[in-house]
Amino acid sequence: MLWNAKPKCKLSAVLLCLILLGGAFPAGAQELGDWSGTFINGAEPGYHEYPMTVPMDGTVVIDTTVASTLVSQYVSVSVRDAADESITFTYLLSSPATLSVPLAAGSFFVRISRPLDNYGSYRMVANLTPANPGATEVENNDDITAAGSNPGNLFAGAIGYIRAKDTLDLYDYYGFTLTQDTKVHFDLTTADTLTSFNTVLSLRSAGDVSMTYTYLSALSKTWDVHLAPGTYYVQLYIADWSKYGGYTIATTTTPAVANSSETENNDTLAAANPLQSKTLFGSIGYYRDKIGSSEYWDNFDYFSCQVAQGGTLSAEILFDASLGGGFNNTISIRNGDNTSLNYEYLSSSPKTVTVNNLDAGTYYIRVYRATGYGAYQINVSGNVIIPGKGLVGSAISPLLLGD
Ligand SMILES: [Ca+2]
Ligand SMILES: [Ca+2]
Ligand SMILES: [Ca+2]
Repeated sequence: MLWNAKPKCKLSAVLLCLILLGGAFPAGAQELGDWSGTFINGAEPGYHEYPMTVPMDGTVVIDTTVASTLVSQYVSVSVRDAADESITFTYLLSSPATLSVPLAAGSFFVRISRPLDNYGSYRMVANLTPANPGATEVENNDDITAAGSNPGNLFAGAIGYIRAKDTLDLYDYYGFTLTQDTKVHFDLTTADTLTSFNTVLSLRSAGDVSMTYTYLSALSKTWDVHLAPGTYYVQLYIADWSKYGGYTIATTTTPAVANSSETENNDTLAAANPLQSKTLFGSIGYYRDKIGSSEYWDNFDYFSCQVAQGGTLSAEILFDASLGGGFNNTISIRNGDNTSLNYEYLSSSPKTVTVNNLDAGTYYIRVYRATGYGAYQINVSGNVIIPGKGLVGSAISPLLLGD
C-alpha cells in the first residue's frame, strides 16, 4: 500500500536516506517511532497523528519522506504536547524533510497535516539522542522542596528540554549536607548546546537565597566554594530559552581539619571554646548562610583559658596559605573585657603572639578573618591551666602535658 506509485525506486531512495541519516546519529540514538500512511486525494481526514513517548530528555529528530504529491508549503509535520498543542513544526517543502526538537521525557504526538488535494504516501521516523545517558536526576526537581540528592557525589542531568508548549525544564535543584567546614570542589561538564553565560549555576542557602554563583560558560570548568556545616543546594537555571543540554557536576568534598577543636558558633567572647589541650585545630572563613542580602561567615574563633598569677600566655599559629598573605587577618590575646593585649597579623605562617605578667584569670585567644579561608593549628604555651590537666608547659608546673 505504501509507495505503491513507484515502489522500488522510492523504497530504495528511502532506505538510502535512512542509512545516511542513521550514520549521522551518535551510538546512543534510539528509535521512538516509524509511522507510515497514505492520504486519499480529496477525502478526509486532513491529518494523521501518532502518539510518541519520550523516555528521557533528549533531541528528537523526525525524518519524513513523502510522495511528490505531498511536497507542499501547505503540508506540515508537527510535534505536539500531551494536550495536543503544537510545539514546533516544519513544512514539507522537500522530501525528505527533517524536524529536530529538544524534548523532555513525556508523552507527545507527531502529526502530519495536509490540504485534502495533497495526497499520497508518507513515512515518518523519529529517533531520540538522549541528552545525558548518565543522568541521575529525577524530575520534577524544579524547586528547592523537590531538590534531588547527589548519589555518588554526582549531580547529572539535563535542562532546557521542552515539556509542553511554552513550558521548558528551566530549573534543576540538588541538595547536599556538610557536617564540618569543607572545601567543596565542583567539576562541571556541559553540552555545547547548553554552554552559555546565560546558564547559571548558583549555590543556595536552605532558605533558597543565592549565596554565590557561576556560569556553565565552558564545556568544562571547575568551581570551589568553602562552606560551614549545613544543608545547601545547587540550582541550575536557564535564562536563555534557546539553550538546552546535558551536564554533569562531580563533587569532591574536603574537610578543613580532620579533628577540629572548635564547637561553633564560637564567634563571641561569651561563646569561646574552653581550651582542652595545648594544641588547637580550627578553621575560619567558611560561608554559612545568606538571608536576604546579609551574608554570614565564620569570621571569629574565640578560645578561653586560665592563666596563673604573673604568668605568660603565648599562642603560635600555623595556618593555610589561603588565610595569609596580608594584614587583614589576625590572632590576638584578649582580656575579659575583649580588649586586645597583643596581636599579630597573619601575613605568613607561623606567627606567635605572647603576653607576659598576666594577673590570674581567664584570657582569650581570638582568630579573626577578614578575607580568605582555611585551617589553622595553635600551639598554646605559657602558664596556662587546662581543666583537669593543670598547667601547660610551665616552669611552675612539674607537668609538661602532652595532648
Ligand atoms: Ca532537568
Ligand atoms: Ca571556626
Ligand atoms: Ca567561629
